[in-house]
Amino acid sequence: MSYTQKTICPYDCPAACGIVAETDGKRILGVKGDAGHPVTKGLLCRKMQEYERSVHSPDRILTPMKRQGQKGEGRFVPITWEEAIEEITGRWKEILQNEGGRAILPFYYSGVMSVIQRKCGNAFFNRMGACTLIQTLCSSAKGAGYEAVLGKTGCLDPRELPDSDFYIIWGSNVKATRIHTMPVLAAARKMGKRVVLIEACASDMSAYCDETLLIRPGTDGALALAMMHVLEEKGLTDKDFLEEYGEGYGEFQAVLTGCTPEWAQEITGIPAAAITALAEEYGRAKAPSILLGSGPSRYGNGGMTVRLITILSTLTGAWGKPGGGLCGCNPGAGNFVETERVTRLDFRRGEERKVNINQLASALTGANGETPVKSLYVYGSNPVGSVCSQKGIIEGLKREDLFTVVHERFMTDTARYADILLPATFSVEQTDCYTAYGYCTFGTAKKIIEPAGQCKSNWDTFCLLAKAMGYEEDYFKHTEEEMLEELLDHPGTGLDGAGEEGMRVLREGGVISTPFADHRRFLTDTGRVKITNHSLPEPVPHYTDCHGGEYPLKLIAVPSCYTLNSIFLERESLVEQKGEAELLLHPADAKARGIEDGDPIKAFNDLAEVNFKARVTGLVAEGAAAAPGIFCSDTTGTELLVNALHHERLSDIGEATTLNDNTIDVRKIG
Ligand SMILES: Nc1nc2c(c(=O)[nH]1)N[C@H]1C(S)=C(S)[C@@H](COP(=O)(O)OP(=O)(O)OC[C@H]3O[C@@H](n4cnc5c(=O)[nH]c(N)nc54)[C@H](O)[C@@H]3O)O[C@H]1N2
Ligand SMILES: Nc1nc2c(c(=O)[nH]1)N[C@H]1C(S)=C(S)[C@@H](COP(=O)(O)OP(=O)(O)OC[C@H]3O[C@@H](n4cnc5c(=O)[nH]c(N)nc54)[C@H](O)[C@@H]3O)O[C@H]1N2
Ligand SMILES: [Mo]
Repeated sequence: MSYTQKTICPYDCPAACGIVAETDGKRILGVKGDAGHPVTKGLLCRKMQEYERSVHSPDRILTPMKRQGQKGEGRFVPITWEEAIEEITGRWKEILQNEGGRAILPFYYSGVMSVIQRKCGNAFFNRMGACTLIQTLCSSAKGAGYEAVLGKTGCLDPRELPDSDFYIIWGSNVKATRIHTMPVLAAARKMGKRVVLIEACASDMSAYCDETLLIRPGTDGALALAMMHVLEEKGLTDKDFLEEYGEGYGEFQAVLTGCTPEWAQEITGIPAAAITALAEEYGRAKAPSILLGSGPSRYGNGGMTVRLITILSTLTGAWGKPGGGLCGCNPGAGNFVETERVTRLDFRRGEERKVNINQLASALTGANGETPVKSLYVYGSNPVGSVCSQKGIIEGLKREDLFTVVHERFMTDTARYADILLPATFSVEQTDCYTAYGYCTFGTAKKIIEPAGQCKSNWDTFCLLAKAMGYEEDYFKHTEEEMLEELLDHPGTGLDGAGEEGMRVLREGGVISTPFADHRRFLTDTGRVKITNHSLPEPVPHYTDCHGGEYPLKLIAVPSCYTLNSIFLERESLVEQKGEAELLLHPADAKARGIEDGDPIKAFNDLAEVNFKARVTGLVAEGAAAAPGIFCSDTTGTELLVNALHHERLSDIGEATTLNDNTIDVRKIG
């Protein structure tokens, strides 16, 4: 007998899609989109449509394992959980005694985007006094740039976009990463509203927009400045709004004077006339919206770029008009739950060593002059595939004196280097709650089936580890179900409007929609828009350069429609459709190097050499080279992947990844 149960997609997308799973209580028989979900309304991406194939994949790791042979060889033998826990905690106790907590590095990122399973490791490692990982692998420069102007003000929920009358898609591959916005754009265009795309690589999105402007990577700040120059010159700014809500606009106006479209053409590669036309169209629209992706923020100047685009979104007074303003940052109207109940900062012991996630290679090799860590515990992340300086990470992971534990579902490029491998659960095998980071929704999802084999959730694994470490806190004696109840018993301000019915849905397992932010209430310390912000090293925004480098092509990473970072690589049909690791090159750049479409090529810089297949297309900016998706060394047949070409450098504010800010050259192989 089969029945259905609602659940939530656990992966790192803005929507946290609603799913209805069919089950016989032992296995997931199939899934479909939940038509009752307030945002996703039954639409599921192709990756999740056959989620059961991932859950029941024959490639899953089902038992704890111990390394045999060399690190990285990928040869393991099964052991029991008791043996695994004893070995891990025995090694840790020894390291803690000799070197202290600063020698143990927990490493977590985006494997499961829920509250409990994602954050429970913090409590354990706080209690241990281990290093703290600064988790800035994705969009922290975007967050910091936005906050520098608007503080905690919520941006547009994408459900507000139909009210907009002009759309700029700014560095977002909506087709891959925000599919629920695709129908909104299509409907808007049908009504005669225009959609303009500003992209460094428009190969996926150009066909869905009325106009595409290809921009030199890392130069969007100059475009935003020149657009504001035009708005100012043509009298298209909203003076009353700026008077009432703008802070420091006068100082900023002095910067704008020099930022002509001709000046910006030199920097961005976009013709001055096109910049002027875009600014005028934007300025004349009544409620224009900008949908901002994270791509433009992953640069040395990423925080400044986002500050400038955010300021642009306020200049015409569009904020506060239905559908007007900025979309793609934090739409939230307050925390839904008290996450500190999961992370337990109050457990923290000893001095804290902070390690930036983007500098894992240095933390493992000591390349930054600090003592390398002695143990690494990876859960919910695949840093060999997703973090920069891949060569350094691998060099570190090969260290004989490094004790590496990986809690994983599959034999990833990182898992191969484990000394001890622990089998992890899928979302349907655990209980949790989820905040959609791109929408005002919150949901809970209960366990549907028992974990496969001997797999354990992050929560259950940390409880076992805590017991063996002798940690007596009650926290580690609870179940994840009890943790969820505790969270729901203490709702945050974001759930103020949930009411009894909303809380009932959450206790049963389901998703609720919460009120959109009040866009005219600016949640900064002064209640105004910080056009100039004196708490920053650079108070008055202006154009700053990205890190760049000495090679002629700018390498950018773009999300793939067939995978999500390195997730879904277990699915043959998706991997087949994704094809080989490609590098997209502009025809002029290809021609100059004698490269034709489909040629095998080598990309290189001071860090590494990585093989790709060339794809020559006019939909990538001249001077840019775009690498879609993350692969694994099994399928590419080479150890080094695109992230071997990425430096460890951070963004201007937000301490974020600059994964789009590296230079390379390419040559034809053979
Ligand atoms: N199918 C699929 N879905 C995903 C993911 C995935 O890998 N695959 N990843 C998930 C994750 S982790 C995230 S963070 C989200 C959102 O992921 P984001 O990384 O925010 O992705 P997008 O915003 O869609 O795309 C970034 C876009 O920025 C462009 N870009 C790069 N540099 C520049 C620049 O200098 N200027 C401009 N104008 N554009 C630039 C790239 O070409 C790319 O199209 O998506 C999530 N959803
Ligand atoms: N070249 C390139 N690099 C990128 C990006 C890119 O687009 N291109 N995107 C960047 C971005 S935006 C991000 S957010 C990061 C993502 O970087 P990571 O967080 O490292 O993401 P993934 O590669 O998806 O690895 C997540 C792993 O968690 C595992 N996992 C899933 N659920 C669980 C669980 O419940 N418990 C445990 N223990 N494990 C689980 C999955 O099997 C998977 O192997 O990568 C960044 N790096
Ligand atoms: Mo991300």
